Amino acid sequence: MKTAAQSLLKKVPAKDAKLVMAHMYVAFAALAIGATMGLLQVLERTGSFQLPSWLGYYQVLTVHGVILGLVLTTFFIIGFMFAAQSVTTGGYSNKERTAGWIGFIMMLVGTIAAAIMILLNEATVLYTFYVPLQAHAVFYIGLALVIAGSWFAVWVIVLRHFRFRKENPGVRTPLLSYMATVNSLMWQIATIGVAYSTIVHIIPWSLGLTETVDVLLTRTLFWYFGHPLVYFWLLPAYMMWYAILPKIIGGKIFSDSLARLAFALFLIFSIPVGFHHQLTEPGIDPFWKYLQVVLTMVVVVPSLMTAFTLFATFEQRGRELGAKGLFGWLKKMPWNDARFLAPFVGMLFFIPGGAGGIVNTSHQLNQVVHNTLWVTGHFHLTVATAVMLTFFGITYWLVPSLTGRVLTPVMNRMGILQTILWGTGMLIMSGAMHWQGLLGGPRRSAYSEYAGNADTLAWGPYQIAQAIGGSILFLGMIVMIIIFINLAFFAPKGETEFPVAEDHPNAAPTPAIFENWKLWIGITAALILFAYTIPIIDIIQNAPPGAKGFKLW
Ligand code: HAS
Repeated sequence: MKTAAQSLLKKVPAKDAKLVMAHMYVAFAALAIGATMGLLQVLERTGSFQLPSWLGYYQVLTVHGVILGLVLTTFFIIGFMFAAQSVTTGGYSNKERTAGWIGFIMMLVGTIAAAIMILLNEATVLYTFYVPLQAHAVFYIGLALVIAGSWFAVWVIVLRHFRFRKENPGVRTPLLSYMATVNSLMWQIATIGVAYSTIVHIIPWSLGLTETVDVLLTRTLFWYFGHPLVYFWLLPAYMMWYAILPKIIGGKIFSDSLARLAFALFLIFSIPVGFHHQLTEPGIDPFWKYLQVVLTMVVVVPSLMTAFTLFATFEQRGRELGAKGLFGWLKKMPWNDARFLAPFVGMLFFIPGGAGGIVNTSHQLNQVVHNTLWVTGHFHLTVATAVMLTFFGITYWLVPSLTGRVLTPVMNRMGILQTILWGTGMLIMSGAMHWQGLLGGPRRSAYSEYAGNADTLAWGPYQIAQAIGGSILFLGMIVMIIIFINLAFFAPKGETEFPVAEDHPNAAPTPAIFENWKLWIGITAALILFAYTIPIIDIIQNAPPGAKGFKLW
């Protein structure tokens, strides 16, 4: 029988839990496939390992990028946001949940369609699917289905948030629901670019209905989506750092207002910055590139606010436990708890990851690093470590709380081992990538392509280091999959709470302005129009003759 304390534990309602778990199964299957492809890549690049003749390097790279960058992330994030909102708002209605399932099925069908095309070597176009590389139309249709399916999910989240407001007038909305709503709105606004480009330009071209395609326009629309995409990955990790981690260390939320402000700033500034991925591209006036570089520097601010909040949260908790001095809290943290260690190591990695991002965006410095392995190193620190280790940390309590099981001490130790393997592997692999990038090592290149090149010898040691790091990461993936399977199917039955932190008693009330969505969406729209209207008109007007036949529909 449940004790009174157990029945008060915060849990996701059973029907919502099923929906969340469905997303998790796909996410972890994607992790297993994607990380195996990663291992093949680092091995191929040493020059001592050859891929079988039926498997191309760029095919492997496409699976790796699509399945980890687009599939794993989207499924995990939507599942996690559903769980976080469901637990804090009281769950979804039948209609909302059905819409969630429709979205899930669309995304799954789209993923399978795209995956089949990649496996058939009909869609070796990498995760950015830049034209004029052309894939089979089914690949693009699959991606379009994934995006359309995700719209169902994000609208469930937005509408659930508004239903909470309507049903609880005068009550502050739950922080996790607010954060999930910001991320959903950002996703909705950002994906319009890539959906339009795919459906209106690329699919007709891949079907042979149009002869040409506008390279610069489609790339620009991709990056209009591509940078908010990286924040779509980051914000769920921030949801955990702001609103869940304090509970895991026994503390309180440092400031609800500061957390909401950081998220509102992400909504406003995440989108009009895509040109920082196109700084070396001709056809875009330098003024607009400069403007978007400045806006990128602005979007660094909410991350600095997050770093400040995290230090404050740790210090506050440390002092409660008797810590002294600036870093005394380090001695008071629950280092032997995998639910804490994994996201904390993720944060540590985010410090050099974020600094690298600032280097990337610093216009002239971008000339040094663009299209080199440095960039690959950068995103393995950010998305593949800061974000992924946080997702792993979430898994340790989310999955057992959904499946009615518990994390045993043995699995907790496996989680600690996982974190150490992931951290060590990434340190070696990403460190070597950054270094080789500074020496000019190109990004996205197979050994077979530059074998014999004078640089091959100089790069050898770095490639070997990457292979060592990548192999350790592969072991880390295996350990993570074992933990996931255990928590989903085999761990002992029991009650696990979904940890949600509470406000600090001294926290000031949260200003109502954060719920003024017209204001935030209005500023977002104005900034996007300002940063993109003239350059896009320029791109269309000055398109090369073949692409001149541009029509809106
Ligand atoms: Fe980036 C390229 C600029 C953040 C992902 N980025 C990429 C690509 C990916 C990616 C995937 O401007 C490759 C795209 C492609 O395929 O071509 N990035 C930035 C900037 C930031 C940034 C300015 N990126 C991210 C995040 C990502 C991500 C986050 C994924 C999740 N990035 C660029 C640029 C390029 C780029 C250029 C294009 C390069 C090129 O030429 O192609 C910023 O948002 C970073 C701000 C972050 C911080 C760090 C805050 C630190 C915190 C942790 C605190 C730690 C604690 C623990 C409390 C300022 C919050 C302390 C404990 C102790 C004991 C000390």
